Amino acid sequence: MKRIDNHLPTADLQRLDAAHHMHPFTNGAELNEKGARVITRANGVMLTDSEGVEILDAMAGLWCVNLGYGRKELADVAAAQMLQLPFYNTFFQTTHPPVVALAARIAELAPGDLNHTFFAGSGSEANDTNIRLVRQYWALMGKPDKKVIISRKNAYHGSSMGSGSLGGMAGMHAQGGMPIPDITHIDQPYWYSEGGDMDPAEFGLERARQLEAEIERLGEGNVAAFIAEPIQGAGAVIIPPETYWPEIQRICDEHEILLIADEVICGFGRTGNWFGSQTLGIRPDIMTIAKGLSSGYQPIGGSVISDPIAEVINSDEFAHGYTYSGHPVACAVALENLRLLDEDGIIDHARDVAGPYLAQKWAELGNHPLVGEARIIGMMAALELTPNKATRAPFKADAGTVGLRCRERCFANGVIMRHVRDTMIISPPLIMTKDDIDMLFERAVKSLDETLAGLKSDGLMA
Ligand code: PXG
Repeated sequence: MKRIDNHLPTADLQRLDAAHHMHPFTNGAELNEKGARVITRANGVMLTDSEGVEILDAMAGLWCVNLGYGRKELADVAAAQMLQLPFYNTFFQTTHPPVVALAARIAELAPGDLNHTFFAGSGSEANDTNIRLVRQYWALMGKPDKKVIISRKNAYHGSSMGSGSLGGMAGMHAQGGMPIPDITHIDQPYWYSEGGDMDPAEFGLERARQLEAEIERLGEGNVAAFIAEPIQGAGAVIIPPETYWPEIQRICDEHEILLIADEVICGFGRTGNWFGSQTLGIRPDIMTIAKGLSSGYQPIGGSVISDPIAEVINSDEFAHGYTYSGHPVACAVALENLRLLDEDGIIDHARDVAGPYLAQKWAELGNHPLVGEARIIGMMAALELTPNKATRAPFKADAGTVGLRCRERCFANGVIMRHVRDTMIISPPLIMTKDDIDMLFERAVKSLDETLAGLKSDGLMA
């Protein structure tokens, strides 16, 4: 394979990066001071930086490289498609083979009557589509007042005006005039942090029933939809109590509102099935997809829509679309990714081999003195760090201080874990072998030990 090794030295790349490149969700001044880490290549589950250091990527890029890095098949398909038809639009009564094949394959894989995909370039775009789509649906149904979309605090649905408003991230809403009107947020089913002395099952019901109370408060005639991630990802891999989703489903069934499952993280094998909705027994009317759809090899997302909703939307012109809706190269790569996930048995591997082994190792991490809870579902997991396992108390230091320290120890020890406040999270490639998981475990233990030692010596274990 041809390697691109003629890049500038690390210091030059960092200097130019600081001078000209603005990073997402980053304090630019702080980063530019120390310089970004430069990643130059990757294979399987390992990244390599510009200094030749190898790092185990327990975040699959950004929750997306489900297939792992370096699959030549995807590169070959992209090259062939670029030569044959690098771009054509799908706006003006045209289509092309890759978009047709991908839409048909998604219809086969998606549960129930979710048989129609409106493509976008990302998860954010797809959720923006969903906002307009559900409102247009109700307008065509003769109920134009049904506009409000109910979401949840600490949800993540993207970063554009619409999708960022659907999300419930307080830090995002503080900037740039979000949320836009007609979006409201109920509390999240985060038992570890907000459940107090309540039994998890009881807490799950209480949080689900907030949806019913919110529908009543707004008036059912004003509510279009409820949107939620089956498992909150960026929120900190929040696995709801078992009582939560059945109660949400009951409420959606009993009220005239649509249910949107945001599968951007949970889709394509992450929870051990093709979709998180299947793992959790959810019957959505619409699913948002992106990330694992192409394993991140190409930017692509979409809204997967049920037969009855598609029929209504198709009855008029839906005045919406993106230049790159159904981009041929992205569709061809996504289709090849879906073929490999299926034919290489990668989702079965995640469910039957990697998932259970990771769960066993993760439970062991739960015994570490710094860990208050170790939770896992499929191939996504979280460790809650605490100074007091019994009370689940937060640290006295500002939220995030300890998480950041732990992430830095992880980086130094050659493993990428992300921190959300003081919670460590992982979402590794689904192809992880038992040896990879052992390596992850060893590096995680070392990082937790070093974090604990540092906290003790700095008087922060409180
Ligand atoms: N929905 C969900 C559930 C997501 O996790 C999006 C929508 C938006 O997708 P795009 O493709 O527009 O980014 C996401 C994205 C993090 C992090 O730090 C998570 C995401 C994106 C960036 C950072 O955990 N999720």
